[in-house]
Amino acid sequence: MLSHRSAYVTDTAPGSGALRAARSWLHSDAPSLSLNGLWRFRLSPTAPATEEFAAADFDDSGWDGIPVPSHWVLQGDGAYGRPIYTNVQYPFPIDPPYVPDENPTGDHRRHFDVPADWSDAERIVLRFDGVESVFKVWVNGDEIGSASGSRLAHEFDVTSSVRPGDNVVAVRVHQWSAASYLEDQDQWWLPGVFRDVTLIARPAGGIEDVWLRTGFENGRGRIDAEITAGAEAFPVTLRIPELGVEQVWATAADVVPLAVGDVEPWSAERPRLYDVTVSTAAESIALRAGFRTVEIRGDRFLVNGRRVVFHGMNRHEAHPERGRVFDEAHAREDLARMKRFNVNAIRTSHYPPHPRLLDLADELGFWVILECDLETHGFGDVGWAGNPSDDPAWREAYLDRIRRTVERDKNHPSIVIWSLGNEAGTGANLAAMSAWVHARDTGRPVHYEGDYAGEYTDVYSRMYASVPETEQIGTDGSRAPLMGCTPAQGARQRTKPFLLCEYTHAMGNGPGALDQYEALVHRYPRLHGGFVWEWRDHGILTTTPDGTPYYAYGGDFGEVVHDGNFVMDGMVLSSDVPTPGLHEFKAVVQPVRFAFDGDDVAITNLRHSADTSDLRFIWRAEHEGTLVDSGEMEVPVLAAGESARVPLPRIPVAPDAETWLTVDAVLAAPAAWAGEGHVIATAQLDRSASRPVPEVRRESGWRPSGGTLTLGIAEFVGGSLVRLAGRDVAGPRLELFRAPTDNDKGATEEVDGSDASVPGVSNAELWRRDGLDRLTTRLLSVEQTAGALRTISKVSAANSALSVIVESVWSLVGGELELRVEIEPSRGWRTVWPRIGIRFDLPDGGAPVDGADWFGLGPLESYPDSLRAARTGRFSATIDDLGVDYARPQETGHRSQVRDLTLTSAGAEVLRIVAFPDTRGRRPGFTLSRHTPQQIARAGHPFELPRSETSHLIVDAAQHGLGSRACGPDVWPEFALRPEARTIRLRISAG
Ligand code: IPT
Repeated sequence: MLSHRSAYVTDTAPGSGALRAARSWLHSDAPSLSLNGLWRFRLSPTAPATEEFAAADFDDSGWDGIPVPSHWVLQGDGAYGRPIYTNVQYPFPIDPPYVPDENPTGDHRRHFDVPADWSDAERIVLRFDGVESVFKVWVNGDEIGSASGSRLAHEFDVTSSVRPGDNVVAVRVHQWSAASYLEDQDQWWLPGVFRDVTLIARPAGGIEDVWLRTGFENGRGRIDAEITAGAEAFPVTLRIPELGVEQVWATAADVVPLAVGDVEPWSAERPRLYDVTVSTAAESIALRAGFRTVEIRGDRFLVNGRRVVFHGMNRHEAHPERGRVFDEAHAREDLARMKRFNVNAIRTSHYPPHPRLLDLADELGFWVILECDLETHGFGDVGWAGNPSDDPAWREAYLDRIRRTVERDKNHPSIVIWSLGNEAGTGANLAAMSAWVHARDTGRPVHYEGDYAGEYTDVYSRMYASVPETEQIGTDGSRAPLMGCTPAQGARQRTKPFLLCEYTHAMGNGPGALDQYEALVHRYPRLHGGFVWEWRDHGILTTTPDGTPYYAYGGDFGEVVHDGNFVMDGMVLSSDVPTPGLHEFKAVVQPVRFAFDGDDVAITNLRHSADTSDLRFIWRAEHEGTLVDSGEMEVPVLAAGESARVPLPRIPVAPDAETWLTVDAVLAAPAAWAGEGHVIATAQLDRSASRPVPEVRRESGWRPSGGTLTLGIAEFVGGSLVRLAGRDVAGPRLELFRAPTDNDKGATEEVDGSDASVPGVSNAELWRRDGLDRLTTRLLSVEQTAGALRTISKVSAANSALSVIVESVWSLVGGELELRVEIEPSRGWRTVWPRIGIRFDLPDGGAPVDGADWFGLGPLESYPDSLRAARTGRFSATIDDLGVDYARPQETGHRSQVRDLTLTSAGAEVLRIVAFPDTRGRRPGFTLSRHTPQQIARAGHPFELPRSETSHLIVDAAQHGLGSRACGPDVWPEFALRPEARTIRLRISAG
């Protein structure tokens, strides 16, 4: 039974007591005291009935210590509970606004000294930048107030309770509260005082708040300054030393727009900032102003009059050890990484980040959609019944959240759109939030994806729309109904700028088809790009009982209700390693494009407003991956949107090797986020002289044989290969299986023209149903001639009448071993196949095959719908570096379009394989791994993979695409692998 004292836990009101109105998070020279550090801590499994711990003289000497900021579930090695991961589901009964009695409650206490000279402060304020999920505060035993809104700042007036010298603050934090219903974002539930706590002295005659609304028109800057201060604070002076601006307001009534003359504008590409101070006799505030004007004109979203294309990421606050506790150095490095990968925009999914993140975004340059801390997604599972978004009892909580969001961050030039929240259905409270923003900030539009009909938002936004659907949104002529819209509403939505607030779900190996979305943006100006879901995996670094470290996901902490590895869907692994998907993104969105045409190349600058004066254009020529020449191209400086034709360098063409020209656009000077020479865009041109593929020599005179013989370096017993160049080998055997990717396991089914997707059957399930992971072989025949061996096998799975006939012909051609494998499926296969390949097993035998050197596409893995980051060249990698450590092991490591491949052992060449294209010019790919697809498919985490004593080489005639079906569209038909006849042809020699 909750005592009346804890009524605030289930009160829908957002706060009580001496809670102050929201204001900007400012850099002021007024004195302040960080209360971060070690606090005393006690965890109770339920909300304690009494508040005795808050007394000034309470004896907490028996309590533990806990760092602030932190999440208690990530402290104390499990002594304070464990994290819980859910996506949509609420981890407590849906019974708003109530929560279970089992409500972990953390009591925190610390002493602090108030300096003697604070006695002239007019007011003393205690600020919490983030506490999950509801908390109550006492100072020296006085009850101060309570607040909720986990990722929002709360300030309390504690003037009458603090005294010079020693003071004690007590904070009670409950994991669950009414507010938890509004914070159902797809992430870990992580209670605690997880952002800074600061005591602030507010001087008499100080500045309560300042808002510099900046604009940029016709080359000139403008500031509309809103200064909130008492009459005694004036005169207030605004200075921009670099621009020679000094403006004095004698009284509050004098606040007027200020023309600042010629300035350089702020953009995500050239994030030009000007230092500004706003001062009174008592206080000086330092700001960094960026001049830019945000505007919607018809269906265009413009900054400084130019259309913006978002190449964005959804960014959560996630750190493998700290959770949502901000680490500025880590965040800065993460943002610099985004810049290096051509990311130009961030949606702060799904709450305001630590306030410093916006300073970094201003400084490094990103278009930011700043989202409010709001999501009620779990109500979707009960048909949105009781959804707070449309219930007047929650109106004030919604308004409080958006006020705290906008007020805190309103000064940032990087923020170009406000977002009301995510996945909270629709309703009057959202409309009220939007109305409040419209009244408060006329300089930025309002976004909320759930407003399908466009009733109260300014941009049209969707998530995971397929490529055809996105195209229809861009097209006026299309009568296709828009999701959730009547025809009239659809027509209205088509008058607005469109963006994909989430698309291409980056879970595990993927996403595919990034380039198809990008192509649309350049065809239909209404489409303004989008934000990949999502930037990073949220893995939590932990260890197995035997001490092996790993990144945990849902279920790893014994949660009752959880959503597994759906929290591992980032472009960057938990370990900070960019995935191949991120490299693909970088290549797809590169801001400089190349179109080769004869002996020229047309170079286009696709940036928003920056010219190319920061770039150099470097070229190199390679013969079969070996550098033969290089230089720099003369390219005129291109203004944004401009293009120029430039002659290509003359390069030596090899008669008997592939000749490739590569052009890179690189940074001419170091940037804040990358060094000189950093590549921002690349293109390649095949300049090879044509060379015929050697004809297949058709043997004749086949006669049945026992199949025990030696052909060059190959030894066979009973028709089976047993040794190559003296090494034991098993196989090759037909391999049709790949360890399902998260997208292969996705089961959503697109339903055209209807409201969403319905559950379907995943490819992974179909592959298992057909037994692709458990194929068996029956040898039909073994024949030989003087210099050749031929076997024919039938491959099929238990309880299936479907089969594949595999004909393998081994022969010696000019003394060299050639293998030709013809793969022919029976009729009746109905699903796509993951791959059509042959697998060689190479036991270690004292010298494990542990590396590869190849000429083909690289350096990273690639798949048919994710080829843009791959380039043709010569690459090498160790067996471990060939694969990616996805949080849940799955297909990885495929290298496409291989021409030759050398397997190595401790650097020594073991086998050399030349792969010929088939008669249609299609080249095979390869995968070299310590595990079979079947072994990988059985592991839930990397540490579950068995110890291996064999390396496995798979040569694939083809692989299925990746798609994005873990949450979104399946593989596009063009890249789906249908069962079909294929040929693989290899020449194999000793290393
Ligand atoms: C969408 C959510 O907005 C996002 O937070 C995340 O959960 C993502 O899905 C999946 O990882 S909502 C979904 C119903 C499309």
